[in-house]
Amino acid sequence: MAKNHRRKFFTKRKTIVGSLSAGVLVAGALTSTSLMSTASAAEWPTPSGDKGVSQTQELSGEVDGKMVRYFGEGDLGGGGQGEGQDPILKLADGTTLKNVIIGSPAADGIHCEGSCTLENVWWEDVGEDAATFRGGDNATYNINGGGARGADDKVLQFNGGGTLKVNDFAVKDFGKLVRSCGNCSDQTDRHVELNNVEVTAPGKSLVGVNENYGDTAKLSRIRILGDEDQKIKPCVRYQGNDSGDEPEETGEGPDGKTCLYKESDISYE
Ligand code: ADA
Ligand code: CA
Ligand code: CA
Repeated sequence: MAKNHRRKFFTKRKTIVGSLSAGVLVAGALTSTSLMSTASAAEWPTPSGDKGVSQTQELSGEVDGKMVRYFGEGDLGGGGQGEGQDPILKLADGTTLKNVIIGSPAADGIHCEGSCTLENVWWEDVGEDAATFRGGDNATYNINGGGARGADDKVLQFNGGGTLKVNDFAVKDFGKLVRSCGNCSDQTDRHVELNNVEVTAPGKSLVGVNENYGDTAKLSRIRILGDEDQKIKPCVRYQGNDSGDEPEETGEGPDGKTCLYKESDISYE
């Protein structure tokens, strides 16, 4: 990579005042962040400015964050792993959000209340989780480009229904990249598709799905870096419940029903 993010001392930091500027997305600007097709790790972006958020910002429509880094402060600045934290950004059904960096502390990250598209969104140090998907059974959530690192446990928490499609994403130092909620009070079938994901160890698993609720996980073009002993599990199946109990693991690996991929969809570098 030609660019060197270690030059951060030479980067001008401006403080952006006010809320995210809503702008109409220009056709052609929706190029996903491309990941290198070689062993090089994804390039993490340099923020254009910093903005503390003490109250969840509610977004709708098409929003361009212009690479400002948002982080929690005040009520959103606890930095712990407690459940029930509010998100930094809350996206109404149909929102497209692009070009945002979530810094630290990151609270409960981003919530999508319905279908949403997250384009070129980066989490520098995941809080309780990075994003939560809360729409209905017909919702589609698209993550195009971007990345997340430093997740104690989950990165993408799938609590609603529908299909979560993750394309051209990078994840590094994490527990589970995607988890279909194992014990939410409203359970349904959830569908996850990972395509062209660059995974850097350490990490526990890429997708956790509830086989008893008819979940599916499709994996393609998964590149795993730095996992010599191949410890990261691509797909883990669970017996989910709606009683709040800790779900039991029931299996892992491709089974042609719930975990849909071939060994050749995963490569180690
Ligand atoms: C856990 C918890 C869920 C929900 C989720 C989240 O999986 O069991 O009920 O709180 O975390 O959204 O962070
Ligand atoms: Ca959680
Ligand atoms: Ca959470």
